Amino acid sequence: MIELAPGLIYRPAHFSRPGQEELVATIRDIVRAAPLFTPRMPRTGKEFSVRMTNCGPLGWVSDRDGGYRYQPTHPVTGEPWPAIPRALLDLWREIADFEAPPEACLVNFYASGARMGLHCDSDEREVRAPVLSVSLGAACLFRYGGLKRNDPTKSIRLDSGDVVVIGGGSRLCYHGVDRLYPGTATLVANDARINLTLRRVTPPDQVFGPPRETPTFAGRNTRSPIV
Ligand code: MD3
Ligand code: FE
Repeated sequence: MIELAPGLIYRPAHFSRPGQEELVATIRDIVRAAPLFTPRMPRTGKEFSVRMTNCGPLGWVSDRDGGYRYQPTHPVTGEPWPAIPRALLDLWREIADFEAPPEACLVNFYASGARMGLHCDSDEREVRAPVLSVSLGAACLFRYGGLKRNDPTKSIRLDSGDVVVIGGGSRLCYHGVDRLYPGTATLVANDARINLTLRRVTPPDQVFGPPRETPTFAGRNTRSPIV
């Protein structure tokens, strides 16, 4: 385990090959119940190159009109999300150091060539809880910086089975996936990469409700009609 920055803990090869295979099998079941969807950027409607689904009581979604948000149902099927697999709940209990379980597990599916631009994860009301990341399949070049978009960045390679805990002073840091390394996926077909992130959305003493009034997307509060 390596502390890359305050609160940013890197656990290379946390999952063994059999552990990774078990996770992929459970993700296949989740995708059967909750098919991958293509999120769109708020306002512009531009498609993400990453496809997504979720498991847990809440899931992260994004579309042109509703913006980034958590909701209890799949945006296409309208069904509740499937449950978070036991292995991931166990992981959270072992390493998250937070008193309540995760509410959302976002499943990111990167086909060859997909990437994720620099962003920070701040749609969760409970930012005292860390985000836990599990990488499966193709390796990627991951970039992370500071609390401001223009802060200097560092890059690391994330491999299949690696876990990253993003907490403490790093919880709201900018980060993104610059590219996948072709030919590195032996766990899944077609050079794909899967990333799982476990998230606590709601403070343990609250109930889930509409997002707090500090929007993470500039312009999110400018949708009210001009009278
Ligand atoms: C944050 N996913 O879904 S997660 C996301 O690999 C997302 O799919 C990425 O960002 C993915 O919101 C990365 C893990 C991660 C790793 C290192 C970080 C997040 C980090 C370092 C600093 C800040
Ligand atoms: Fe993120």
